[in-house]
Amino acid sequence: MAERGGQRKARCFSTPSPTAISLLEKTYPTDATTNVTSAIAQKLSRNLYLQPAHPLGILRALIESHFPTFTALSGWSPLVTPAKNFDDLGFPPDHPGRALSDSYYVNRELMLRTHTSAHEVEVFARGERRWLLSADVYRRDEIDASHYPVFHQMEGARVFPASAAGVAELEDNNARLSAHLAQSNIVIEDVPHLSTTNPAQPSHDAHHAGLVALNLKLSLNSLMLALFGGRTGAGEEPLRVRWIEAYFPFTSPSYEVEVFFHGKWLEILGCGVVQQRTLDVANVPNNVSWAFGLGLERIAMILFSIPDIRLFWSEDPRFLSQFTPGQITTFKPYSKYPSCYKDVSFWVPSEGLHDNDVFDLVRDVVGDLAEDVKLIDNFTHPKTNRTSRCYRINYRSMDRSLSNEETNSLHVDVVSRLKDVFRVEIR
Ligand code: FA5
Ligand code: MG
Repeated sequence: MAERGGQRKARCFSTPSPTAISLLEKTYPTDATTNVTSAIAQKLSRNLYLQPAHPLGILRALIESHFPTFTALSGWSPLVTPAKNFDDLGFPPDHPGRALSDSYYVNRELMLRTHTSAHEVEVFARGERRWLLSADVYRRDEIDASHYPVFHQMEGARVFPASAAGVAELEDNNARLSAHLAQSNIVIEDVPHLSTTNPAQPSHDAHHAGLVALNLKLSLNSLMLALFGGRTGAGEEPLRVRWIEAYFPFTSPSYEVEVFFHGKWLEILGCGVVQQRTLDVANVPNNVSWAFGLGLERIAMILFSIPDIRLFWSEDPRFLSQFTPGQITTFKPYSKYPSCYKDVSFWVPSEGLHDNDVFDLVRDVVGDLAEDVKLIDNFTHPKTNRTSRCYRINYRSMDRSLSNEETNSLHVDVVSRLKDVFRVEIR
């Protein structure tokens, strides 16, 4: 998970019942940390990535077929302990991803996974040595065309014995992958496998760690070629892939991969050499592994030309009927309906209010009828020291025209919930 900063203060609101919350047909006790909204609760059973004719399902299957010797795992519950999501992976106690403002908590003991890495330990512990795991992940975030509080990731890993046999396997596989890539039209901007800022782990031999990092890079470059080769919108231009040094608490060295697409660099995935701690916790010592985590929406939006991340959740046949299992096709947008902007201004209560709390409340009240929500004004009165904020909500349906009465009534509901839940004073 990337570091996501911003305001730290977090609040909770509107659990479906004060003492219990129902998720995936089970009931859980709530506490002061509970912040899963009903809009989010409804997403848990959708499993978009498992539908064979949905762009996310098509992409998942395509990546799985690129790694035919890997075990493909899916259908794992999104409810995990904070230990699995964070502690087992070496996240420090004060990491911002843990904050109530950034992650969804069922209660103190249970949360919605924020990344598929939450399952690394379990999968390694099963003895899987080549695996892919796809799942829905949840993060509290802003509202716009490329951010949605639920998205999908695929985690992949390959384990090698920490022995001469492991080195031979790496050398052999690296030679084969290099030969394949040498024949293709791909330009790779690389970084050194290891550096002082992106080092091998103390328990790793640097030569061995370098071979694992190279295998990771070759495996992912070949995936990028399979997915994007010939589809970058640049005609006969070669595919451009850029490797960047990165930091994750659970890998070292670590990298991010970007692809140049329609004139822009786009971050596709994070990856690295798995921290030995993870393999030790999973009880598979004497092995080394690489792992990656990629965002399925990011890639699907490019490959299928899907302009708005909300479309993935559409149940409109005009969307769903356009896709065929096993095929990447270009989405033909149906007409865009008019948008309607409405502002709400209020005095922030003295205990503060996080942007993400406002965004989640809007989602909870109006669902996907809010295309985006922006903070357009924020000032603190010099005398009273009170803070006033103005948010602009863009109401637009992807499927139909909203009437004036309907938008007005949605907005009235948002304003009244803001007052009830956060005790804001409307201006
Ligand atoms: C992670 O989630 C790490 N678990 C990845 C990883 C796995 C690193 C294994 C090392 C080893 P990050 O937060 O950067 O990292 O997300 C990974 C990818 O998920 C991103 O590159 C992007 O493609 C996608 N992603 C992240 N945030 C969003 C978002 N808000 N909307 C859509 N896709 C996103
Ligand atoms: Mg990232």
